Amino acid sequence: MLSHYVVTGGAGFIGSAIVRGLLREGAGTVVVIDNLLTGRESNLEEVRGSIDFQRADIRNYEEIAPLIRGAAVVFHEAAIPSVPRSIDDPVPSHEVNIDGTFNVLRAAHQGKAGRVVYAASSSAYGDTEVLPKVESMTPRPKSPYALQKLVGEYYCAVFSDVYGLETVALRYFNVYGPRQDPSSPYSGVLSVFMKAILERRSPTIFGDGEQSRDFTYVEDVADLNLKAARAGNISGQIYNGGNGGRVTLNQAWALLQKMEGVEIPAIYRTPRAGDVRDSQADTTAAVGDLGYAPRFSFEEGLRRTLEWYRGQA
Ligand code: UD2
Repeated sequence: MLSHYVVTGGAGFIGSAIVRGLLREGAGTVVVIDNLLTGRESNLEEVRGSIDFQRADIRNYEEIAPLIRGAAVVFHEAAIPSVPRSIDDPVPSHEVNIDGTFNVLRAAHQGKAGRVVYAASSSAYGDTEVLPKVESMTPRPKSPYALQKLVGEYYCAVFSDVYGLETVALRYFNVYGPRQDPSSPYSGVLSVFMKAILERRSPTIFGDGEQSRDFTYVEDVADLNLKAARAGNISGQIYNGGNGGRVTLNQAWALLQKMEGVEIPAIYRTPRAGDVRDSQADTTAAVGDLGYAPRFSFEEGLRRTLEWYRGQA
């Protein structure tokens, strides 16, 4: 295969947005690697005829190495996300997020791939004294998931330094949008809120709801990936992939109630272990080095997302 693109986790919520972005840009061959643990083939429905879907598991080096060999760019999105999931069930998330990432990097190096763009996480920062969070801050992971994602970043930097493999890590800040699966107890909070508001049910908020997140629309993150695949002189670097704003859970739920014209009080429970209190990205580096330009305000992203979930109901 000549100069194809690989998206690990390409049947997932973020991976499938990258696949669609690549095809929109006219990318030749796009190979999707996904074990369908949390990914869904339905996320790739419209593009099924234009991609090479490979059901394979990044925990298995032999399975993925031939698919990655000679790739122009590997977008490494396959992961077991969720802070609480990594606490409740740490072995699979460790194996996928650390060993799987190592396998992808090793396959990319051995197979002479052009670049790996890695899905890192804002959770690496933990609680910082200062907001917004800048890449130069010392990471303070608070959960197995945060640590695993940080190890992946370090592996990217080491593969760049030691083997000369081009890598770049993008620290995603709470990505949301169409196709995010709301059905698991580990689902992202906005997908859970969407489902609750459309079913006219109270959501559960862990803690006082005053924790804040820099919610980032999935299309902006996909666009950031495409830019990171093209930019020069960035190997081994880390970039924040956020929107730059900060919204509390109480504000997000209030906005959804307003959009729907309903009043449904949330139910408050004890805070979750490993939770970060506040999160907000400084996007200066990504804007400057990669030409990142997030387009979706929180209101606009939320509106589009809500319409998508309504269409699914
Ligand atoms: C972390 C990362 C994020 C991404 C994600 C992947 C931070 C700041 N962010 O997201 O970048 O890597 O992990 O999983 O570390 N919550 C409720 N009710 C619910 C569900 C969640 O109140 O039904 C709360 C939860 O306790 C937390 C907030 O909502 O305070 C966001 O939770 P989440 O699971 O959507 O994402 P988070 O911040 O752990």
